[in-house]
Amino acid sequence: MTMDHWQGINKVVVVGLGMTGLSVVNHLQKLAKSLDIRVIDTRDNPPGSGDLPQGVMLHSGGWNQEWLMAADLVVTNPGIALALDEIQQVANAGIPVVGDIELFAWQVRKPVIAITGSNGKSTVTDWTGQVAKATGLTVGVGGNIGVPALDLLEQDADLYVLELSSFQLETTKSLAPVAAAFLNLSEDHMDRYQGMEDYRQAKLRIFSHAHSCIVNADDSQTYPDQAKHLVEFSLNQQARFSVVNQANGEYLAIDGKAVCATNELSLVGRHNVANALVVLALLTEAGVDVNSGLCALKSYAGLTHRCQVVADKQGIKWVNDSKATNVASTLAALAGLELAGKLYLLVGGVGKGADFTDLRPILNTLNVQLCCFGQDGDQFMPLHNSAKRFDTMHEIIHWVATQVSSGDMVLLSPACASFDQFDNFMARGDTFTELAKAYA
Ligand code: UMA
Ligand code: ADP
Repeated sequence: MTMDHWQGINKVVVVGLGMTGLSVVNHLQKLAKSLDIRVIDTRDNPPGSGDLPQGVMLHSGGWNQEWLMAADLVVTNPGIALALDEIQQVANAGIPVVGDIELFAWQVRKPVIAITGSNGKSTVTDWTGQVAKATGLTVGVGGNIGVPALDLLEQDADLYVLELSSFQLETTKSLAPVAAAFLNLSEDHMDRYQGMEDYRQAKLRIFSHAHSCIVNADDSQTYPDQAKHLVEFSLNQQARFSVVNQANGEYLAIDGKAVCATNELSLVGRHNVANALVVLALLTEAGVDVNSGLCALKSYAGLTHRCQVVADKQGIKWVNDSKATNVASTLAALAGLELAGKLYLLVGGVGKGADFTDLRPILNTLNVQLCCFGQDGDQFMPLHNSAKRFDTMHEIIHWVATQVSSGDMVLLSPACASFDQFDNFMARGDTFTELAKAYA
C-alpha cells in the first residue's frame, strides 16, 4: 500500500455499490485488512450487495450522513454527482472525496493510456487494446467500458487502456497517462451538468498530468486551456495524425507518411477513420510499435450495439446502433448513408435534457420514416413530417415489418438513453436484435 496517499486513513466510506463500488471494496480489502470499510447506496436493492465481502457494512435505501461525516476518505461511484448536497457537505468538512480511477492512479505502476470524449470512447478503447495486444503486449482494458479499472490491477499487464467518462474524471486528480485522448465534444448528460462548459471541464481533467495530450484538430473544444504537449489528429486538415490522398486512394498517415489504406479498415463510416487515427496516435505516443499491429487495426470488427448489421434478409438491413445515446452519435450513423430504399429510423427514450433539432437538416436529406418511441419520443415528432408515434419498440417493429421492402434499412439509433424501458443500452440492443431476427 502506497503510504503517502493512505497515511492517517482508517475509515473509508464507499458511496454507490454496483460494479464500481464492489471493485473498490475488494481493492481496499486487499490493500489493508485493517481498514474500516462501509458502503452507502441510496437504492433499496443495490446491484452487487449479494457479493459484498463479510464484515463490510451496507446502508441502503438512503443516505447515512453520520457515516459520511466520520470518514477519513469517501469513494464515490461515477453515478453519484459531486454536486449533490450530501457529498458537498463532506467536501466542505475537508474530507477527501475521490473515485475509483483516483484509487487506480494511486496504485498503478505501469503505463496508462486514457480515452474520453462524447462519442467513440468504447470503440477507441477496445480497438487500442486489440492492436496493442497484437504487438505482443499484455494489456488491461477497462474503465467506463464495463470492467472496473481497479479489477484490472488483479492481473499483471504491460499497459493499461482506460475509457474514462466525465463522471469518473470529476473525482480523479492524480492520474498521469502516458497518452490521453479527448475525441470530441457534443451535448450529453445535460441532466447532470449545468451546461456544456461544465461538462467540457470535467473531460479536460484527463489532461491534468498526461504526458501526451491527443486532441481533435476538427473540434477546438477538445483543446486544454493551458499549454500542454499537444498531439493533433484530423480528418480535414494537416495534423500529425491525419489522412492523405494518394493516386490509389486514401491513407491513414503519421507525419504525412501513409500507414494504412482507409478502405482496408473493416469498420465503416468517417467517424471510424477518425477513431483509427486516435488508436495510432495513442499507441505511437505510448511508444508501442504500431507497425507490428497493423493487421489488428485493419481487421478490428467493432463492438456490438454500434452500427451493427444484425439481420440482412430479402434486401432489407436491420442495424443495431443502441449505443447511440446522444444526438452526435445518431448524426454519425446517418452521415453519408446511401440507400436504394427507405430508412426506418427508431428514435426516443430518455432525452437527458438534449436539444434534438440538430437532427432536422440531415433527416431532410434522407428518404426516411421516423419512428418515435419511449418517454421522450414526443420531442422527435416535429423533426420530420413522416414522424409517427409509438409507445414501444415492439410496436414499431410490428408495424415496420408490414411496410419494408428490398433496399430499405431499419436502424435503431435512438439518440437517447434507455432507462425508461430497458436496464441499459445493451438490453435495448438485444431486444431490437431479437425482434429484427424474428421479423426479418
Ligand atoms: N445510483 C443511485 N444511488 C447510488 C448509486 C448509484 O441512485 O447510491 C444510480 C445512479 O443514478 C447511477 C446508477 O445508479 O447512474 C448506476 O450505478 P451503477 O451501480 O450501475 O454503476 P456501476 O455498475 O458502478 O457502473 C459504473 C458506470 N456507470 C455510470 O457511470 C452511471 C458504468 O458506465 C461503468 O461501465 C462501470 O462503472 C465500470 O467502470 C456505464 C454508463 O452508463 C456504461 N456510463 C455513462 C456513459 O457512458 O454515458 C457515463
Ligand atoms: P462511447 O463509449 O463514447 O459512448 P462508442 O464507441 O460506444 O462511444 O460509440 C457510441 C456511439 O457513437 C455509437 O452509435 C457509434 O456508432 C458512435 N460513434 C463512434 N465513434 C464516433 C465518433 N468518433 N464520432 C461520433 N460518433 C461516434
